[in-house]
Amino acid sequence: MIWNPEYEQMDGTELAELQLMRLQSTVAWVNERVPHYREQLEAAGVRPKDVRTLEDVERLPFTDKAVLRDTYPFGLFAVDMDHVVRIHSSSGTTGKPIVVGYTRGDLNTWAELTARVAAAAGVTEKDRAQMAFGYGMFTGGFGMHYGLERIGATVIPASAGNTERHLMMMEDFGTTALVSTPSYALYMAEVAERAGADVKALPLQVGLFGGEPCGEGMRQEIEERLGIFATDNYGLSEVGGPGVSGECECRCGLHMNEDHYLFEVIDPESGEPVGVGEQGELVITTLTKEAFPVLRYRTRDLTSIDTSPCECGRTFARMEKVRQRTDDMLIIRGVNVFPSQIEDVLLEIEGVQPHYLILVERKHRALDDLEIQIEVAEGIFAATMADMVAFSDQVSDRLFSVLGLRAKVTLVEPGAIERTAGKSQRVVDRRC
Ligand code: DLL
Repeated sequence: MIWNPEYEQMDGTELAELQLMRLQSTVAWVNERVPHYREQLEAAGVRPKDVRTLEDVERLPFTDKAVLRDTYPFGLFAVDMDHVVRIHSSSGTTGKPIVVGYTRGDLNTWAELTARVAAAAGVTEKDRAQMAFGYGMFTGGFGMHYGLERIGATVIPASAGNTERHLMMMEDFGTTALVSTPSYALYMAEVAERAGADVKALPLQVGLFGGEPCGEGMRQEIEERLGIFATDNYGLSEVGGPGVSGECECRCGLHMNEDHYLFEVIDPESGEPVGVGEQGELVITTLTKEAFPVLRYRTRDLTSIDTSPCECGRTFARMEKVRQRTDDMLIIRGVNVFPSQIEDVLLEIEGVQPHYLILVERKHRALDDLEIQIEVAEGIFAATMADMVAFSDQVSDRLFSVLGLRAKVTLVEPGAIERTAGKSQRVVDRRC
């Protein structure tokens, strides 16, 4: 179902007009209310009235994470705290987090956007949606919650963690939609299998997964083990949280909510726009945010944009699934490696489970060691030592042929790699 056809099926010219109008008001709004943006605009020699076309967005200054940190906690807020009805913060693991604020109007828009994402995944008022994102400073829980409620789905606000309880609720309440990170969904399948429960026999039908990358191999695994249709949705706290984009049932990219955000893809090195359809860093400008508008936020997420028509009838362009970030590239012995490349190789090998850990160390000066710990099926783990060595050699050879880099492959027992209820941590870089 298309939640809001008036916007989601908007004609391109009308959309561009709306975007321009909203961009102009956003620039005027931040110029008037946020000292940081006023200084930046002045330094770039741009006055709000200079924004005459959508292309003029390229004249505006970029905003990056450092600015958001430096202005902690409320330095970039564009309204008085009296008008801020909610704050959230990013899931950063080190230092101060990034704090974002919402007015009542922002919360209303946010629910609209997550309702679109959930509806695009196939959720309706008939669904019982079980929330496995945390309700807290993370934007995932509350963000998706209000969109699902707006659709009229029955929301089960179970929150993150306590997997056994999740499974019990799933069975007792007849849950039809699961909202979580893809890695947590996989973990749920595992816990159920261990307990001898048949999740596939449950009414669960659809998964709304987001918050972290989910490659096709991982998606397939989740679908097979949970017996569901898995969709991907994307967002980030800095521009509001979930609701930025989401897959429709065609699953050929994530429809971007272009009436509320302006998207650009740039070359991360030069900052210049890349060609249509080419991959680069996603840059987002909020078009309707009141409390926390952001100009040209550099997401560090790598994607490309597809403007070709989609069979679902939505006219919003689609972004390719995010698999990599500019800052998750590892340089090992001079070779550039993305964790997603390693995952793709691993998941193609029969017997390898979708749980792995990438460890990078520097034991000898300037010589990095790459170790990949992988969980393997029981049968392989219980095999003879010679068979296990042959298996890890085979994995190492496959990795070498794709990465051009020799990795030490360590087979570990099923369940040995730590699971989380949130975003999985797959890389441990001990060089830093
Ligand atoms: O993860 C917001 C969110 C919550 C989106 C729930 C979807 C569902 P942050 O914690 O600020 O916000 O993390 C944002 O997570 O820049 C991406 O690198 C990554 N990310 C989020 N969704 C996806 C996705 C939320 N579907 C950062 N695929 C982003 C790949 C994703 N990466």
